[in-house]
Amino acid sequence: MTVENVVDHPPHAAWLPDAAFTAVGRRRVAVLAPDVSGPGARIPAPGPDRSREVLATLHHEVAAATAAHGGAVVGQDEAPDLLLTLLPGPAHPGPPHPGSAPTPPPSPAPARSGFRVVRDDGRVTVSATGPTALLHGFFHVVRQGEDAFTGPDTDETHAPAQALRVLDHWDNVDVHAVMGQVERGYAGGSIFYDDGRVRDDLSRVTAYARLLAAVGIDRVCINNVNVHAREARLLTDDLAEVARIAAALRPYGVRTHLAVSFAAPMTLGGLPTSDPLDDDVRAWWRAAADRVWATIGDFGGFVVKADSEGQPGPFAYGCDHADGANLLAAAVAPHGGVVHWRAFVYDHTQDWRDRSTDRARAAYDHFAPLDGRFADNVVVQVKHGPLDFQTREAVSPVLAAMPRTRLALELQVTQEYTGQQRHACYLGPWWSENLAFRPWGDDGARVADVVAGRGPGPGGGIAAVSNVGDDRFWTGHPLAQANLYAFGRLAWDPALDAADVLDEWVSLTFPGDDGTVDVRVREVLHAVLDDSWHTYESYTAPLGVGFMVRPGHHYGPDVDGYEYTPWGTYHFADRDGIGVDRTRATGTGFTGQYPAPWRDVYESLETCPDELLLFFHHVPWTHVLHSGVTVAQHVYDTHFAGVERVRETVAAWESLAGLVPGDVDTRVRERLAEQLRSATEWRDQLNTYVWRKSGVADAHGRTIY
Ligand code: GCV
Repeated sequence: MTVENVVDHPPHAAWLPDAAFTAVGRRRVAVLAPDVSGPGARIPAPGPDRSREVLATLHHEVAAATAAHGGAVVGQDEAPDLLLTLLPGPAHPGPPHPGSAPTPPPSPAPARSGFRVVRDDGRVTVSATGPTALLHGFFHVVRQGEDAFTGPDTDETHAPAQALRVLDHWDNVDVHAVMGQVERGYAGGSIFYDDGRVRDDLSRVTAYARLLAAVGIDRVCINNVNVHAREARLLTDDLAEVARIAAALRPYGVRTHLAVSFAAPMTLGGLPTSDPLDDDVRAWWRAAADRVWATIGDFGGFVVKADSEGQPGPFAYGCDHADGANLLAAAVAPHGGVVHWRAFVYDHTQDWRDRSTDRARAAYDHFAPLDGRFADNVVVQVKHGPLDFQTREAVSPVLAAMPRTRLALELQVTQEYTGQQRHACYLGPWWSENLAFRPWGDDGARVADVVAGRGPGPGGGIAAVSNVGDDRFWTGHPLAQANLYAFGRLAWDPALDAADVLDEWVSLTFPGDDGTVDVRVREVLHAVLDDSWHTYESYTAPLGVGFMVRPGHHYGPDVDGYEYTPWGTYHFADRDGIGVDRTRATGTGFTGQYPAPWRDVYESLETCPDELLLFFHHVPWTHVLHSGVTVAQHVYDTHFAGVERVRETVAAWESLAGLVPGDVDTRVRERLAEQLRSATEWRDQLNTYVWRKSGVADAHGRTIY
């Protein structure tokens, strides 16, 4: 029997098993927080009871951990080992531990969403000015385990680099005829909805919020950006149900956002138009937003996919995306709400014969001219690459083109194009590469700085499509949990090393009986995951050319699957060569959307990095890469090597028999078997395609069909 979606079993503990709380739980812990609802309340509640609920959660977490591991909840004056304290305003050192040395002078105050950790002779004080930040501080100590208490004296502040850290769910309320309950979901059904309605039992949602709080994520958009008729009603008729979801997320400080349809004034409001400049339309959105915030006081905002892949938008009224976004921004502004407006706008009905239209150009062409026109509470949400979450593509030039706009980076945790949670593919290194990219060259800001507001513009944070479903392991492939974990950690601190983040995840997720991870387990998980994104890249579409997946579901190889379709994702292979000419000299001119130095680096065959060669250039099969081999030979070599690496991965994992929980082992083995089958198929189809098209033989005479 396989362990597929076993919804009637408790979900896997992921990175919060009981053992993760050993260090905190065996200590004396005090929580010092005023009653926020009482007359002497020192801090205002940010929404209906939000502070109180999050503090109650903190008390509960501390009580549960200490009860499980032999520690105790004590008063602040009972010499606690760990004191968690809520401060009234900007951070100050907080009450000293009785008997402790004089407290050092305060370090710079953390932002309201950050926390401060002082370790003094083995005693730790975590302080914050908001309950959610304090909860994040508590989980920081949990994550550090014994090290939190045994390290040298310290005084650190931790604040998230990105103020807005959002997970987007592409969950449908109804089971969609083609996309199912969760669009691009590979982990079973939705944790929010079941076949047409919000689930009665939302305990999984609270457990999810707990996992998110442990990595610092505090906002979730609960429905698909492709807003179908049923899902549109979440904004109006089903608001009470949305409020139930918000209530399930709130105890862990996670705020709710909704994806809304631009056509809602017509489809829900009965108006004759959704024209953003129409007074009745504006009034309709204002009233809709008022109702939402009246029902859910700490609601976060709206996410909008407009004029994209068939979704309605402002173009129908001769308006642009700034007009559209500002319409909604005005409606949510009185409530402090934010509008995430997606830049994923392109022509999905293009003619494959027309080589001048380049989908990669589209987001920049639509959005860059609008810089400076978006309201302050609009965040333009930009996919990391100009195409669509490919295993390898260039960084979107939009991220460097709108200094007067709040820009957010959008990543995809759900593995639509990276193995659909059947292949082990740790995406931390790929995201790190994108976050660390410097659009203006070595001395300029990184993408992480741009979205954090530490580059030329105001910054809009980071968002990602979640990979979670009602699957027992949350993510289908148990090892795909590492991607969700890494997203949270990198959103908080993009400078973290992806391998270190993986190590944290391993330490928390795979503790042995004594609370520590078996050395062999740690080693093998690194061997399986550290380089798994490169491995996946090596046996799929080569040199940044992208796609080559089965149209529709996007799983497995189909080299020409998209070649003669309207979707704008072509590789242009013929007997002579392959790749997309995006140069200014002879191609679509896309390279010109980058500032220097990249506009020139990518333009030239001499300097274009190998891994993006076919993204930017059309070259002969016999073109010699910087690596010294031809394009054709590169395909053969990487595809043979990639499958071998998957074989090694399978063997490495199998060597863990008995060292990891049986249910995890069973599921991972199933997935690895499929990965090996699929990688072999990719190898043989890609190699055969290149051989048949090019006639270039493999220098090593290996089997090609
Ligand atoms: C939600 C890709 C996916 C779609 C997705 C779209 C988007 O095209 O295949 O399923 O739609 O991206 O990001 O809006």
